[in-house]
Amino acid sequence: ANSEMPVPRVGVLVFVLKGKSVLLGRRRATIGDSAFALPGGHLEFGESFEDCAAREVKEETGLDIGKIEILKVTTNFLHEEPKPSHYMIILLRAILANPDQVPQNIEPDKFDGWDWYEWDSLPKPLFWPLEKLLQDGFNPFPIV
Ligand code: 8DG
Ligand code: MG
Ligand code: MG
Repeated sequence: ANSEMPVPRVGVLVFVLKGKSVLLGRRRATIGDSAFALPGGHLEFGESFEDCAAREVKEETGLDIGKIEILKVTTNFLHEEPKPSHYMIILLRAILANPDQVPQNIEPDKFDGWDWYEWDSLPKPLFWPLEKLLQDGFNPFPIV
């Protein structure tokens, strides 16, 4: 295949759940700048989705997660990027391995910081792919 050709990439995004809250950070990026988004990133060669989820959450927030479960697979097209991108997005959920652990802003060039937000009063604006997902009725919490 021609190496100049754009290819779909795999994005792994994690709903880290704590009680009724989820972990969100304000993006610093060309697209979705200052919108609230999930921790996550690109799948690396040789990784399972769960390995990638744990690695990205650790790299971005310092948090250790457990009970990692795949919830949904979706496609995101980000046409507004300088280079349009096509993501196969894997959405997972997880909980803190140690409930006392506090998120740290390890990549301050990418995020303003991390905090817990109650599901019923999420901050605005959400990064639009996340906003759309929630408008479609997606809920990462286990059914009780
Ligand atoms: P890496 O270079 O560290 O591997 O990856 P990253 O820099 O951490 O990747 P990312 O941008 O955080 O995530 C990959 C893509 O996933 C991102 O460019 C766009 C897409 N994406 C969504 N929704 C969300 C979201 O809520 N949060 C994040 N972080 N990315 C999202 O479609
Ligand atoms: Mg990331
Ligand atoms: Mg990353």
